[in-house]
Amino acid sequence: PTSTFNEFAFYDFEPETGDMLNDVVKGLSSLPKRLSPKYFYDETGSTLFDQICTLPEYYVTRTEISLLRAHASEMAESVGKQSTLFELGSGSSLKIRMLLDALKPNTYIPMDISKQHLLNASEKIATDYPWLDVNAVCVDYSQYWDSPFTEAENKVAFFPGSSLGNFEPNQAKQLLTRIAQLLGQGGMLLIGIDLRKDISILEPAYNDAAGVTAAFNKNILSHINRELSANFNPTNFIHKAIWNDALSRIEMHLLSTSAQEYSVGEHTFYFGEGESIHTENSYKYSVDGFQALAKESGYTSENVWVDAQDLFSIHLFSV
Ligand code: AVI
Repeated sequence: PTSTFNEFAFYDFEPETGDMLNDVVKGLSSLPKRLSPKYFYDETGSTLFDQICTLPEYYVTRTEISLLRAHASEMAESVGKQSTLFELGSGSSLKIRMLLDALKPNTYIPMDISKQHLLNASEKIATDYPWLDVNAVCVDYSQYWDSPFTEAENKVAFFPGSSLGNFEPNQAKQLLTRIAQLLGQGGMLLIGIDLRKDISILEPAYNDAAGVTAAFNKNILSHINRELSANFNPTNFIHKAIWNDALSRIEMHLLSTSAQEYSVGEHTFYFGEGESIHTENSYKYSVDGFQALAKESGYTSENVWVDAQDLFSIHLFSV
């Protein structure tokens, strides 16, 4: 641990100093241009994402929260006696508090790429739950997976928010497989997955009237400016979100408003008028489709909870 406070420990695997430059240069050299959605989440991006979660159009968060509220004790019963709770991509959310109250684990291990956000959120949890050991891990869980906690017993992972939907299905499978390895035989996974639904609900959820999602999308350029000495003018790009039915995903793009050119470190990139940078996919699954993907990744379905409007699902799997 790099710092300790009561039962609080912080492990920093320094995900920010990773290969962001290579990654960004590679993405902007591809055709079509793309950037990884993990670069949304600097401090500003994480704060904007928290705002997205409260938007009237973004049904995802409030639906997952009401499912947790309605079924937390049943979920805890189905999970059984698991004492170490991992959370992948922990935000500053209410969700984990509902689970902590219901599951009462001994140890909570939040994992997140955004350092200050993780530190603030997990310190608050440590203060509010004096009976809980908190081991926060700052990590890019899509890349690095040597957990210092593999030895822990009775593990359960919580992967909320349909964040798995931001991975390509084959990457999602790989990540699920890694999580299964971490959990080990008898481990449990509680995972929130957004469902396929009508375009009239999906598109506004990613293109809200207040423009928060647009700001979130454009912030990826500000993050790159700061981290990699680039000179993007985010106001010269337009936010676009479209539903791709064939691939069952929402796509987010940044469209160049004119022919323009920007540098990232030593590299120069040219953008044609209307040219897109593809910044995110958010895959939506059917309940059966997701259970099939999880089965291929080594899981057995134990239970699933869906709201009355079929918007969102929370699945419980065992390894
Ligand atoms: C984090 N993730 C599940 C969000 C989503 O819905 O795909 C990210 C997001 N992008 C735009 N709005 C929200």
